[in-house]
Amino acid sequence: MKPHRKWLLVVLLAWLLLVLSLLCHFQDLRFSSFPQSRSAVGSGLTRTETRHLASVQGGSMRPVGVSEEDWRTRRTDYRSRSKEYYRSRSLEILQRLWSGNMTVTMLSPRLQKVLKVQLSSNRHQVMYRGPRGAHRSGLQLYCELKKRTRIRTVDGTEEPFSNLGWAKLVPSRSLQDLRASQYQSCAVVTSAGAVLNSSLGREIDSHDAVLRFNAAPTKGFERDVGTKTTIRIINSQIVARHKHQFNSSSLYQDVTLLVWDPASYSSNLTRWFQEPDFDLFSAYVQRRRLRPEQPFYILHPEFIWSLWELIQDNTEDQIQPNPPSSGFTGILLMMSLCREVSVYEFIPSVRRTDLCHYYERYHDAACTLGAYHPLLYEKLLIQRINEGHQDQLRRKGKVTLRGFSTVQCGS
Ligand code: NCC
Repeated sequence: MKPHRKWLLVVLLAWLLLVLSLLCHFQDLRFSSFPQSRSAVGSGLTRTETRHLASVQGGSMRPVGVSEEDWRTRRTDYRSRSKEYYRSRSLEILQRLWSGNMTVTMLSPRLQKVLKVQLSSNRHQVMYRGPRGAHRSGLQLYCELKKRTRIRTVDGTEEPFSNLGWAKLVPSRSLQDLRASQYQSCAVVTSAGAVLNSSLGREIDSHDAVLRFNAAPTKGFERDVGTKTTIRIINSQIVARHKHQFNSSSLYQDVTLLVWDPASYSSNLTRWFQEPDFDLFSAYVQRRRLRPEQPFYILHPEFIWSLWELIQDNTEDQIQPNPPSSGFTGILLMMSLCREVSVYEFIPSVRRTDLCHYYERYHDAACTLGAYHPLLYEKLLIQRINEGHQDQLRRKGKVTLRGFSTVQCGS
């Protein structure tokens, strides 16, 4: 072979090898860029296993000896039976929530497992030795809640805040002073997906004050949630995570704001200040300086944990050792500030859905029944003091509660 032909052959071969390796590389990239679904991430399956599972679920694995038609009938039958099972299970859960008869064993195995993990990890070092499961009647429970709900915010009188001059930073009018305004009627609007298509907007707006949570919007949902917002309770994720745009979003302006963050049960304020769950303190200082006229408070960890103790004292089961949800905190706050409180979709109506929020396309039963927060127990407690009609609960998801100022208890 002539030398220049030999060289041509070598170059051709090298080029072929290069093309082949490039092809392999892109093929690999194509597979590794498959989005991994939440369930796959949670299940700990490898990507190949997930893909294999998808093909099996897709129906390509017809057992040997079963005709195509038979296989199709069996699958349709199975699907409709599981849909039916889900529907009847869902209805049973609803009825038990409405009658206050729901237990943890009714939760899905996944939620039961999460609860166990929360109990054993005890992230906030809860050391509770108080009573559990007191069987109080409606009025006794009202009196207990009234006696023990002491609204408390960070007021700059304790370390490390006193040293940092926070007494001058916090609003001069305390949140407790708001009680003097005593709203006649108040609405607490939870963010549950079940609020969608409720047409409750006008009814909600007819209250003197309306409480909403976190990033729950009214714009675009006026027919279902109304337009009025008086107070907004936010958790520390809202002020700390960039995606919520705390500084620029109109959701957090022209309203009274209350922020909370899960401190440890012992409520060591210095440790909390140094290591909050999400940094709420810098955003708080910044906002107070920028808008001193806006009433903005940080809920005191002792207040948060005292609410947790109220739930635990009145529940037989051991509840998740984590702070109550913003929803529960908001209900107790409004019972302190108002003569009557209407709560919407805390205990779900017939519209119950796994859609987490009315404003987001994300499905998870944990949003309604609890994983981190002791939501199930919060709901069972509120059910016990509901003074509204069953029909209102079922159709509207509406609970009616007395404000503490109207509760008469013996000395
Ligand atoms: O979901 P969240 O709450 O903002 O809802 C506000 C309150 O409404 C009640 N709720 C909500 C959904 C639902 N299906 N049923 C309900 O009863 C609850 O009482 C709830 O408190 C919170 O409590 O602060 C929470 O915040 C979210 C999240 O941080 C914020 O929405 C900001 O994105 C938490 N989710 C996560 O951290 C992923 C949620 O656990 C509790």
